[in-house]
Amino acid sequence: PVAVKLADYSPYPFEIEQVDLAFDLDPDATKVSATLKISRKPGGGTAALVLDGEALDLKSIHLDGRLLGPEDYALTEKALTLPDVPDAFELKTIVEISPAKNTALSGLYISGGRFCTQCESVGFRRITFYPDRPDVMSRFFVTLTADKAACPIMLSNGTPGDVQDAGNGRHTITWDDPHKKPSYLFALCAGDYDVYRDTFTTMSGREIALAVHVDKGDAPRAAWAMDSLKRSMKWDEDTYGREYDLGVFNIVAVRDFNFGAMENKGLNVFNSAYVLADEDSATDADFEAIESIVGHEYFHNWTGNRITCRDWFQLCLKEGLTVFRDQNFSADMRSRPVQRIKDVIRLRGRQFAEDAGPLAHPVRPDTYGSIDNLYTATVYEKGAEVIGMLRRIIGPEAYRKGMDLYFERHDGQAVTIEDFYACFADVTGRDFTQFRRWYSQAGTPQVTVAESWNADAGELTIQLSQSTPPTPGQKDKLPVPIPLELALLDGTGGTDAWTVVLDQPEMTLTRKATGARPLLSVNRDFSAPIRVERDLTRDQRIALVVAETDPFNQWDGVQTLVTEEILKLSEGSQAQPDDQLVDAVASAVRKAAGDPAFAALLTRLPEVGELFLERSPAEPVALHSARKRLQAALSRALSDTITTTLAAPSPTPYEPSAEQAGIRALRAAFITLLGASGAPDAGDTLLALYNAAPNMTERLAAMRALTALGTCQARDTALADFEQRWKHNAIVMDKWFAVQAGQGTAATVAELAAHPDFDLKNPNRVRSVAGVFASANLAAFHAPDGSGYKAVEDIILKADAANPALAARLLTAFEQWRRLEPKARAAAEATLKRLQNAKLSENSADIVSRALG
Ligand code: HT7
Ligand code: ZN
Repeated sequence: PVAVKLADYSPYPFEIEQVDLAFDLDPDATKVSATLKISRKPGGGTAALVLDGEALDLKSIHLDGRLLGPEDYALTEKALTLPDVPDAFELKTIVEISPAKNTALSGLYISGGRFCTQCESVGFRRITFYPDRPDVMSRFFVTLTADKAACPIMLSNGTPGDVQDAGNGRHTITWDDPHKKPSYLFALCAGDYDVYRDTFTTMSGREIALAVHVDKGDAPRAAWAMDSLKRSMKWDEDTYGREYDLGVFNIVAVRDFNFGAMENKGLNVFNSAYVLADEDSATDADFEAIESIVGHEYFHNWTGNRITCRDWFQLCLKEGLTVFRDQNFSADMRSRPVQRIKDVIRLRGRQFAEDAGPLAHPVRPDTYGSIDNLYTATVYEKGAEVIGMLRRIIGPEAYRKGMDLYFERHDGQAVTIEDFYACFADVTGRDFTQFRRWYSQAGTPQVTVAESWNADAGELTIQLSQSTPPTPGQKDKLPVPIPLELALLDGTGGTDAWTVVLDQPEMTLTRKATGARPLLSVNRDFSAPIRVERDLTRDQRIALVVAETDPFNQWDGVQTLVTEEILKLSEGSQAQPDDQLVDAVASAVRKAAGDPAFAALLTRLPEVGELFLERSPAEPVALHSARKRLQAALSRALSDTITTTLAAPSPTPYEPSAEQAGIRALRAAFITLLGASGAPDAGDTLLALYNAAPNMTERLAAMRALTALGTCQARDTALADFEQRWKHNAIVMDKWFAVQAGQGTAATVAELAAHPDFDLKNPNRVRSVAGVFASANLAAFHAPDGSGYKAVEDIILKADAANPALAARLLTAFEQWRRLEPKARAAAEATLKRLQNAKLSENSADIVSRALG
């Protein structure tokens, strides 16, 4: 694809004052009439009118009522150009599109027999001719006409008018969205749904009609999404002073969706996996994900919709900020330290890996090849961390003032990161020029910490230095301002905490301490998205974990210890874990029993993907085996605790509360460890746990642990039972596919792909097989004989023809190939080269060419 550059931005020369869209909905041939009121911007010169449009069958164009002929315009595969237009005019186009044939799931398509749209980033141009860019904001009126029986419900953005008869068994409705919006926030959904309804009264006393639209029979499973929505609305009022701004808010659950959800104005469209949950079918992780994604999309109403992005380079302006908001919402709903740990696990697992490979890019890239590939962990997760650092540096009050100013100053506009930071500069008087390097510089900064103790002066000297490794296209890096939360710990709970901003390449600090030499705690609460390098012995690290008073660092200290141990074990295939280390971890787990969610996280061992980043060349098979040995040792060390915990009943009656979820998280973690113990009766014990599990969290943990045992009767029994019970529920069956792909081999993937319920057109199903295998089963994916790559390549090639965005995302699994041991590396390179020569979509070709670098 041709690279698009931030530096080439120029404003659109026309204003689109109003858009009237009329859809005559039909799965095979939908007629779309678009009437645009257009005026040339003052100083807009004599520019031609260029409208984006792709895969549209143009029927007619009228300008101020005059039918245009081919001599009046130029039509290409990507655009409609009218070279000569007046300063103010009305343009009416009529096109025909085929939703049933749309397998890319961008634009108007059919899922589960119902109409739905996905327009971010560039789907609107697959619906009608339009300047499909976020800085063109307009007022939309949308008329939908459809078959009464097939589409009793017809939804779009804004507020509905009355439904009217349209003859021939059809009916019609007009939606009016009073808020100007860019085309990517347009949506329509039409079909036969069950609806879960409720209301919310805003802080100014307005009653909002809320509705969640789901497949027939699924309404009871929408209760948690609705509850999450109401809590999100209240949280945004309490935390940011933001009130909802329409009389209705609709959510629609869709089976086939490329992403988690979409924040269309007043009409959020969701992947059904992030709407539907109940006690029987959902895990606590599912409930948690629904809460977070419902919150995320709702929070976009202000950060993204009322104020949007000038261009797609500014994506982090809405996404990083909104992830930061949803993370804080979840932290307020649940446990803040546990939420922080989970956020960091996600960041390290996905973003640190991205930053360390050929796909590394800044939070605000300055060039891109394919726009769908811009929706990355760096833009989302690192983008959120940067907002978190801003808040830490200026403090919560100044942060809130800056946000208030941002909402006041830019409401109704499409803006840039510079506009956002100007608000914070204005409220604090600070200069954010250096801080904005976080947006322009890729790579994870590394901070090295050294310390020396002067006993006579009772003073600790701390030397800090920072460096950021080179990344593609960015060899030399400048220092970034790193807010570091530090503390001196006296070992008895005494904590002297403070924050420094490391904004130089090097910095030396001194801190007085009373009494004996204190222990130094660094980057508490993960105050910055960095890697910390400290030359400490294992005993010093254990002492630090014991003395630590910051929950994040307690957990992280254990992670560092177990990481080092696994890396050491991976050097010899028979090496056994150190007893002292295993006891230290086991005792930390036991000590945390009062906070089971936290204790569960302490049992977690880093995934092979994280361990990978610590080694070059990396040997996934050896790392996986070492990880298993440590897990087995930890299981044995905790065996009494595991037995006692699992002998106690699971909480009843079931509630998706954070408190109960914490208890179940520890039970599930212990089920996992039990499976890793190597005990000869593990299969029978796990099958009994599987059969007796009173909820999906524990049932799934038992099935996963059984699957990890490899081929055995108990595993087969559980898998067959699960399939039998859930074969009619696609969301639950995704778990069945994922559990096997996450533990099996390339042959398992081929088998799953041949299963009658494997559906290449359903992104959730494809991800649950190929995505899980390639991202969570690295020993098998990176098998030295290349079998893992071949299994995924076969799926990618087929998926790419139908859905390029889906295939491109799967391809990112190859991003670490250069790090691999020679055999896997050669097999990965050969696969990428084969893919490069295959006729891939632009999205996929973009990833392959960047991966090969
Ligand atoms: N803003 C939404 C992005 C999105 C998307 C992007 C590309 C292709 C399909 C998509 N569906 C949704 C999701 C969000 O961050 O809220
Ligand atoms: Zn978002």
